[in-house]
Formats: sequence, structure tokens, C-alpha cells
Amino acid sequence: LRLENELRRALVNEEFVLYYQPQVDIGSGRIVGVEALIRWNHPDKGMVMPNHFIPLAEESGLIVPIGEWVLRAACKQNKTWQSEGYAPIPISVNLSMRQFFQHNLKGKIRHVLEQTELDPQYLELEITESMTMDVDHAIQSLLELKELGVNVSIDDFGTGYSSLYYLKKFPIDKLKIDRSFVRDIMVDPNDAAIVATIIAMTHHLNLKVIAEGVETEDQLKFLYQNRCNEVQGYWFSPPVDRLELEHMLRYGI
Ligand code: G
Ligand code: G
Ligand code: MN
Ligand code: NA
Repeated sequence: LRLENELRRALVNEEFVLYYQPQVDIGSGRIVGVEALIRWNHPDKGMVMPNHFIPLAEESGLIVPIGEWVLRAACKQNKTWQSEGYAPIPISVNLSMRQFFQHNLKGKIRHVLEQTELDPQYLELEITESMTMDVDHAIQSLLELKELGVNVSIDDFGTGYSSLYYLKKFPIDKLKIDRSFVRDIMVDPNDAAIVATIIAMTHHLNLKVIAEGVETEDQLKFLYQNRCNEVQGYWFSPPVDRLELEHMLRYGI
């Protein structure tokens, strides 16, 4: 209960901050997107990583107001970058299950877009496969998001409930290949085959694809040869604070 109360206080005192990890176009090396990732700048403990508080936030329901804070902060920051003259790029925000299924998700997101004046095409929402298990509900929610004009990607693709059924049924834009597959592409032929096949499939289905967790040049080469559009990972940059991200937006990675 103490952590839960601390999370409530953190919301009130605005102790959360966003970090940003660049998403890179594999052909040009340019930053074509950023993923917003929450951190907790705790008054005593310093910067606390999300795996230390997101699970409790999800259990307690606090993930809904925290997620709303993330959404608003990400949209606001992206709008600010555009006003400052940076080339417009989409910002990705992770949605939790509870957020995805909350009442009037569309209205809430529309409200944030209106408040921050961010063009919806520059917001991407990441959902996970587990959120698509209730197929009809998921399709309904996704259609509402599409009506807003935002983009939707499936995060950690390949690790969850993997029905190929929804890939043609669901109005999504992009798959994010989970880093557990990318990690071993150079050592495990099965993982190499899985990654190559996911990429080929996205091209046939007219979806975009990004590989997560790229840490080596060999992995990058493999992904390039297999026609992956975009990459994200420590090879380019870990998640960084606003100032470091702005430096990369200006001068490249
Ligand atoms: O860098 P990283 O340690 O940031 O993230 C760890 C985990 O926390 C990832 O699975 C990521 O999806 C999750 N996470 C990070 N930021 C958010 C957020 O804003 N909302 C939700 N729901 N999950 C997040
Ligand atoms: O689950 P999700 O993809 O939303 O969260 C992204 C998580 O992956 C964050 O914790 C981020 O710090 C981490 N991450 C990003 N790039 C890499 C990488 O190259 N290697 C590893 N091991 N983790 C990464
Ligand atoms: Mn993600
Ligand atoms: Na992921």
C-alpha cells in the first residue's frame, strides 16, 4: 500500500518523466519516430524504472491516470518539437490493457489531441497481443482509434496470443518484432527464420514493421537484408531524456 500511495503522490507532484528512444529508418539512418517510456524521478530513490512500478500501477488501476499523464505529456512534447522546427515525427505511447478497454477511450484521446493541438497522424499507440484476445471488443476499439486518425502498432509481436487471424481483421498499421527474437537471430536459425518470415508477412499485408532490441551491427545487417523498414535498440540509442533526444534530432545519432 505504501508504494501505491507514493504513486498517487507522484502523480500529484508530477514526479514522472518521459524518456525517448529513437526509431530509425534502416535505409537512411534517420530518426523517423520516438517511443515514449515513463520513468519515476523519485525524491529519495532517484530515477525509478517502470518495471518497478508499472505492475503495481496496473493492479491498482492507477495505470489509467498515469497512462493519461503519459499520453498528454507525449503529445505535448511532440507538438512542442514541431513548433520548435524539428521535422515532424510520430511519437509512440504504450497503452495498458485497462486503458485500452476503458470507457470512452476515443473521447479521452481526442480530448488530449485537442488540448495539445497535436495532429493525430503524429501519435502512435502501442498495444500488445493480449489486448486482442476479445476480438470483437478489440476491433471495435481499434476502429474508433482509426476514426481519430492515430496509428496503432502491436508491441512485443510474437510473444503473446499469436493468431494470424487478427492481422487481416484488425485495423493496425505496424508490427513491432519483440526483442527476444531479434536477440538471437545471429545464433539461432529458428529465430532468424521467424524474424525473416514476420517481415515478409508484413510486406504482403501492407503493414509497417520495426525490429526492437537491435544491439549489434550483424543484427542490423540481417534486418536490412531481410527488408525490415525500421529499427530500435541500444545499437542506436537507449531511451534518453529530452535534451539528449533533441541533440540526436538535430545532429543525427
Ligand atoms: O525502458 P523500459 O525499462 O522503459 O520499459 C520497461 C517496460 O515498461 C516496457 O515493457 C514498457 O512497455 C513499459 N512501459 C514503459 N513506459 C510505459 C508507459 O508509459 N505505459 C505503460 N503501460 N507501460 C510502459
Ligand atoms: O516492452 P516495450 O517494447 O514497450 O519496452 C521497451 C523496453 O525495451 C524498454 O525497457 C527499453 O529500455 C528496452 N530496450 C530498448 N532497446 C533495447 C535493446 O536494444 N536491448 C534491450 N535488452 N532492451 C532494450
Ligand atoms: Mn513498446
Ligand atoms: Na516490446
